[in-house]
Amino acid sequence: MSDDEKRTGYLWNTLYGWVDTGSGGLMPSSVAHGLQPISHHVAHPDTKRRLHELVMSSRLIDHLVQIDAVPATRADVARVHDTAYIDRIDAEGALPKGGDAGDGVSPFGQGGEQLAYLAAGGAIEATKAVLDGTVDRAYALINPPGHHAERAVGRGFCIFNNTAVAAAYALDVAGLDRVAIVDWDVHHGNGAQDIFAESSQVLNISLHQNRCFPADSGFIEENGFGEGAGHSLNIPLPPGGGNAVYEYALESVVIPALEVFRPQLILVPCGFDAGIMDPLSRMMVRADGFRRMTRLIVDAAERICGGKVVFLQEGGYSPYYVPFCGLATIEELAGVSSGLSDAYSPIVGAMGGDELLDHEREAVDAAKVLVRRVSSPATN
Ligand code: 9RB
Ligand code: ZN
Repeated sequence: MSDDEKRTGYLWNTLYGWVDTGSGGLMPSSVAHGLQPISHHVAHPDTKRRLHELVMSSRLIDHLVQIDAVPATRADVARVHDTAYIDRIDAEGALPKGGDAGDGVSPFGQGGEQLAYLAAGGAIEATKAVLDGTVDRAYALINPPGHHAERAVGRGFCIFNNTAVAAAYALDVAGLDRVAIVDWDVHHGNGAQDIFAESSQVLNISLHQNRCFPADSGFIEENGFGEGAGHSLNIPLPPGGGNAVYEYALESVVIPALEVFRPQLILVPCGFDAGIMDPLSRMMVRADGFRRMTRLIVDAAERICGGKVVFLQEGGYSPYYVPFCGLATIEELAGVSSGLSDAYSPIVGAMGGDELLDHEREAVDAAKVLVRRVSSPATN
């Protein structure tokens, strides 16, 4: 182990590759609407499985500590979701053709609820391993994703909010007082915002493409309620931004907010759908951008919370590019190199997004005001 190398947990389960997203592409297939069935839904699990296979084939896995997923219990999930919602998901999972998390574009197959419990449980196991010191950091390559799932309804391919389940475990079971969530998936982290809106113990920060999904949330003005006032931070970014705007946002808003809040654990709902080849967004982050973002968060975690950080897989829909973005992220987390670099850099490297444009700087500067509203509960 070199000096930079950290004990890094890694979690994947074969069943995460069995998530059944149905025969639609993003909308359900429909003869009347001209929507032809397709073998690969935009969120088909093969994209995530390809990241796992690159972790294996590159031998990066030799530097990682594998953590086993176990299903979350109903009580684990009930810390953040209404029991009526859990009952509905359980009931629909028992139907011959499964059900939908809530918005009509988030189908799951028969037994799909078991995969959702396994994803939430994977988030808990990775968090547990970091908190008990088994590993320094962890990457949980879990599926289905979770960050759009609200207390009473799932949406955006998400059934249970895996990150929120892990945060609630850290607070209620492991006894932590302060957990920060830094959601860099290109879509708004509306789920944790809904679940922890009134909590002063969770600082929920979401960086996302403005009005990408959900189109009606993720604005700077949404800032938390009651005891949670000031503890929901949204940094909406204009389309077209790449490495530069994400780095600027982390350095000028996210990390200063973390320094004030002083979390004991940082959870990173980590999508690669801000990637330059993603079909569901219009941002331009390259693999080296995700590597740099990882470095910034890990360095902040080292300064603030003894390096305790857990990355939890969310979106990312380019089967071509997600594996390279994920490999760069996990390499940087572990402080090792697999010897493989971004195979697409000859194509995507020259496409821009690495200079900070004026309107991008202005969008981030507008969110700086949020840092002043953060407080650390311990200092109240
Ligand atoms: C449409 C709807 C979606 C749903 C999910 C995503 C991405 C999620 C993700 C994007 C668009 C609804 C087309 C609802 O990656 N999160 O990280 N669109 N959903 N209604 N309709 C008509
Ligand atoms: Zn996303």
